Amino acid sequence: MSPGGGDDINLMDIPRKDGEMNEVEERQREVRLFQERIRKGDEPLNIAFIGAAGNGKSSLCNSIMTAFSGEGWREWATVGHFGGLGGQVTHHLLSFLKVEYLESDELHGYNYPTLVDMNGFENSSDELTEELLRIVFYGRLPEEEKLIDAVKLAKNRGIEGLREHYSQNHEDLKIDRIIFVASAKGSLPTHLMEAVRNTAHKGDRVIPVFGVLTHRDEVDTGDVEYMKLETEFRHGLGLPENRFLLCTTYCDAYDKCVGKSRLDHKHPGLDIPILKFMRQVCDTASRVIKDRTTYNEERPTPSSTTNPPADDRQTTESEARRRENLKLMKMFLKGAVVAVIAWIILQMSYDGKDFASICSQHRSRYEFHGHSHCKIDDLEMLCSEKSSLFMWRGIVCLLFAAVVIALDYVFDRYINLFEMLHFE
Ligand SMILES: Nc1nc2c(ncn2[C@@H]2O[C@H](COP(=O)(O)OP(=O)(O)OP(=O)(O)O)[C@@H](O)[C@H]2O)c(=O)[nH]1
Ligand SMILES: [Mg+2]
Repeated sequence: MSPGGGDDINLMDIPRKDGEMNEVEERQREVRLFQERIRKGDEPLNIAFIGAAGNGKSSLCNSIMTAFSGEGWREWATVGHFGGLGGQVTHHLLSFLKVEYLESDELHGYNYPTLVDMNGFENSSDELTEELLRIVFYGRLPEEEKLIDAVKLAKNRGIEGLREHYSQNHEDLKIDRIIFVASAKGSLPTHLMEAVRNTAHKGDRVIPVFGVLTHRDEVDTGDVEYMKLETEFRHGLGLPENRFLLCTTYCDAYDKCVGKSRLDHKHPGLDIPILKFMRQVCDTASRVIKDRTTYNEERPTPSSTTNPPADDRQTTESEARRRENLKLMKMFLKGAVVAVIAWIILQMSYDGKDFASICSQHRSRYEFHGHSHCKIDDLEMLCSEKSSLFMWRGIVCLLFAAVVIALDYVFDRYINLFEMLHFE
């Protein structure tokens, strides 16, 4: 058996004209063409699969790895629809290196890509979604970290806080290609598409975007509704023919349709279009522009579609400043209230007792000198003792207020650290 080919046939001897090859032979020819394209020895490409929940990202990843390995289907990426951010079971990023999905040692010598299956993006094109995408595309989200942690961090510390946090991470899996996955059946996540296009194209580093529509088995390609959806998908992501694929993935529905389970049978008919498409995706002729730009260096630049105009941006910035000032004011007010309460408590609990003790001290001193009443200078002494007591109480209350404000600030600033450490 030839590596990745599935059967022992001399691939280059196979006639190339359509119709003259059966599916197994055609698949083998595609495998060989793919291997010629990816070459040996280079760095493997990191390909991110982005799309709305349940649109077939994991199924597509598994189908690609099945087509590459030639050993039959396996569930490397867990398939199943877990819903959006709110109800999803996991939002982890999962990466699959060639050593994990290729069994033959001979294939390891080729530059097969690393696939990055990403869950958890909602159909939104707001600033937060774009920043989360940038974090993923710059390889700053560690595999063990949930996307929801980044969302929480942004809620507590704002987008700048999010950038600051992730700019400290290492660049683990910087993305070289993006494959946007949507279902040919149903509606398109147009906002997420817009966010991906903006994030991939704006700023210095430009990443090539590809698009796949899954569920081919469930649509009629001649149907007007489908044609409309395909046009919208390709237009939305700016996809020419070579960067677009409509396919069926390895799934239960296809097994039922052909009457053969993927657990026992290979489906070369599914592999062929996937291999052809992946040859385009992994073509090193299409490169990332300004690839060496890092997450810290890049700052999003305005795009024509989603970025607000200059006036709006100023409004957003002044709104953020206003909120920050309000937060600080609240902290100081809280500190002031605490100081007043502390003062009242000190007055109530010690004042009478202190006066009684001072007076009794003075009375014994007056009696010793044979006086029955306090002299003026004694009263002054009494007053000065009272005022020093007054001053110390004031200092104690102010210190108390300062500690409350400082604690408030520290918790506000570092609460996410606790969340990250799962002290929720
Ligand atoms: N009929 C058909 N069903 C498919 C196809 N691709 C995926 N599915 C089904 O769609 C459902 C969701 O697929 P997943 O691959 O888990 O989708 P996902 O995008 O990874 O979902 P999340 O991880 O929740 O974001 C599964 O039940 C798949 O069997 C396809 O081409 N045709
Ligand atoms: Mg998935």
